[in-house]
Amino acid sequence: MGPAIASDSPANAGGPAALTNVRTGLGADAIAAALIENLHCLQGKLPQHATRNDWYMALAYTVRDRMMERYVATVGSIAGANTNAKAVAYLSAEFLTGPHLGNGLINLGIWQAVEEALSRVGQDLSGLLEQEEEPGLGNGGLGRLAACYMDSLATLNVPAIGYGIRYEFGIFDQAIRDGWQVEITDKWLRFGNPWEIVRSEIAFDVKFGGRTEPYHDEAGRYRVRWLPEKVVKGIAYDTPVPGYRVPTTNLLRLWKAEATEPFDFEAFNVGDYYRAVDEKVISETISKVLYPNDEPEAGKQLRLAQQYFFVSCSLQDMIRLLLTRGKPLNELHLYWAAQLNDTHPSIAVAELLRLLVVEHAMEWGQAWAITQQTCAYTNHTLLAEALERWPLPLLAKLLPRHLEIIYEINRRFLDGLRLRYPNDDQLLRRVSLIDEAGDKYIRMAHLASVGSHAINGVAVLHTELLKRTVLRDFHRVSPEKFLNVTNGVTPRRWIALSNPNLSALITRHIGDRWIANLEDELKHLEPLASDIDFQRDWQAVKADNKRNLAGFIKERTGVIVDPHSLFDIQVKRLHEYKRQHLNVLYLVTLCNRLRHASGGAVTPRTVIFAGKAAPGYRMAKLIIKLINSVAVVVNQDPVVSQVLKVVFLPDFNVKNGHRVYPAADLSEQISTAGKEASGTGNMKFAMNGAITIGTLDGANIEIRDAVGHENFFLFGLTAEEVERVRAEGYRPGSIYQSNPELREAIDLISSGFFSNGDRGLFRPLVESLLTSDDYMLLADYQAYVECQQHVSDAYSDQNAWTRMSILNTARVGHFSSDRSIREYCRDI
Ligand code: NBG
Repeated sequence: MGPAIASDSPANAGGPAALTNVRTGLGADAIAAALIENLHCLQGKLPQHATRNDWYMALAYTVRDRMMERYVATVGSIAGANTNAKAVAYLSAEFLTGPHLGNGLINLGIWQAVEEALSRVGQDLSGLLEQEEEPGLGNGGLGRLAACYMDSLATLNVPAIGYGIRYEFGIFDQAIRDGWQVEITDKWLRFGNPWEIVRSEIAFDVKFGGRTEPYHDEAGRYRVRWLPEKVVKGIAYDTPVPGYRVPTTNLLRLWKAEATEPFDFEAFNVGDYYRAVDEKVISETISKVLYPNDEPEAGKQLRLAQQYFFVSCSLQDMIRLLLTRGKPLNELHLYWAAQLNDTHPSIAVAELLRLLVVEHAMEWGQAWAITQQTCAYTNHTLLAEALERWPLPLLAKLLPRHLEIIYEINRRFLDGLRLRYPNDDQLLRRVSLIDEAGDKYIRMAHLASVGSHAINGVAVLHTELLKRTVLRDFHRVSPEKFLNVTNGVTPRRWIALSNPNLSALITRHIGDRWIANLEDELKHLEPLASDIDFQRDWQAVKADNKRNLAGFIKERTGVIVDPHSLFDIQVKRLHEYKRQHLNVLYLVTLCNRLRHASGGAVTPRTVIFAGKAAPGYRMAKLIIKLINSVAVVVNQDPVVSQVLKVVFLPDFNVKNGHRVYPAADLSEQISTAGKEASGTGNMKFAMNGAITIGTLDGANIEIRDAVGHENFFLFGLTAEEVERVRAEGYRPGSIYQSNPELREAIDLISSGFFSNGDRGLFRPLVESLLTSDDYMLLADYQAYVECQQHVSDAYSDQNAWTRMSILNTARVGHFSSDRSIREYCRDI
């Protein structure tokens, strides 16, 4: 069943002709005719011979056709003369869009018409939605945020292009074998991609390597030319991004790398056919595969090449579009806002300068002012290991001209500071774009900060910590650049599409305006929070979603779980700072209590984990193995499994997220305070009525303030306390010694109880906890266990729990990505 949205009416339905036109008609008749026609003309099939994928393709094209009119109009407003709107270029190495079909139906308002049309041809929508292979062009939060922002930009009628890379292989698919993560290549393009339009004519050359050479131009001016070793071509692939029931349909423009000359004819002529083809293969490698994050940057020349590749194509395209509009180059910043999604696109600062100064002969000072006014930088992490720096020799080899430009930016920047802060060499050394302590590196966050007019963090605490820690000196020298924009997620995908039952219930009571105006509308649910009938309906929706997830869990893992139990869920990338293993320590504790029958009455729980670990992150992979090992023992234990089940759901992605968030009772947001920049899963859970157990970290703090402290389970050290404890000398070993339950849990893991007697398997994990415990699990253990007890107690009063659940949904309208985008547009 589809999202039951009261007025399922298209934004601009057009006249009667438009309703029946096979390409544009929004009624069931036109759509049914289009399906048959597309099946025939595009798939070459008759209905009786069509596979499910044929039907999916026919439907996808049918839906895409219906986006084209608005898409063409929006592109016209970005490229056309006589338009003055400023457009957003969202530069991001990742876009985790999730499947397009369902979202398109919601945003176009044709869900019911499509269901009706499909039933006439004997097909069913849910099967076709299932058929779509999602583009996994992102790792997690950062890439998904980019996709939510694209949805909101379109919905708010802000013309925008999302610029990125069309990776042939996205994030790997995760399988679990014998409890371990196994990575499988993501072949998302194998059955074709009906959503994209290849723009062979929109192609740019991107240079790599070689050397630079000074010369004097005709006017006698000193100049430098770049003699590259190699040139690669970027081809644009466009995917329409329809706003929700509005005239705007933006686009995601992803670049695919190709050889400039498909064959090296010289090599071919001397008979070396294979060498001729080599060139093509090497060029295409650039957009081959998405790098998983959380791995050491070392030696990732290809990653830097990817970043430069997509940034250069995008900036060249922006300049092209500006000139097509008939605007002069010195007005670039009036027509384009380039948002840098983390440091991955930060080479844009040097590249834009190069394009303006070198390719378009603009004077440096003016080019620099335009660059700064065009670019803005969003930081997404404080973790030292995630702050990008490129070895200087690598940059010199791959981008020799950019290195010179970075030197010049740095020289001017430091000269300016020297005047303002004479005798503060330490300051200059700290803010320099070049890290010269030991091996030399280019600090990309510094490049982005210097080259942007705005720098933002993604939650209040994160922005404060940015100002106090990693970008402290930048805040000192340019405080006016800093601001906070707390993340948000799109209610179209994360409520309307993924939780149709809840959507229908909400709409029945407060109308459907919440979908486009979450902040103002959702709060009208508040008065219903204590209404017994409404609570009953709310519980019925949750129960239904839990049954649905239970079925999915059974299908994917074979584990049978009880939908009446408390669904306690932690889904996110596997990382030590996110502390999935703190959750496991609690489970082992619970398990011990049950084995000793010392717990009294217990609330039955199903604890669900999902998330991918970086292929090279050994500790994260060991944590997956631990979760699975504990799951096997718990689920087989005749006593324990009566009240506890543990599940690791493989291959967490957007599609699986659709099933998971709506089914949660409890949302685990338990990172070490100060480590999670924002989190966005926390918002998706709360919107769907899950109650959070969490630390004062990232956006949890703001969520707690919004939903009310009494409707949030808080535990653990604050970011300040974490710092203080560390400074005073943290000794996890003594916590272990002094807490019997904790000791028993850790000892049980060490004893081989969960590993068929193998005492060595989890030793690296246990040792790291007992010796350094960088993420302070042991410091928060007792508080967490006690807090979980409060959760269990609270859950046993279903009416009180339901009230909390309703209030969570009612009060998190602030975390709509529409609100975030409004703030970006207003403040940046
Ligand atoms: C992630 C943070 C999350 C945050 C997302 C989106 C990176 C580098 N950062 O806390 O870890 O929610 O970005 O802002 O992926």
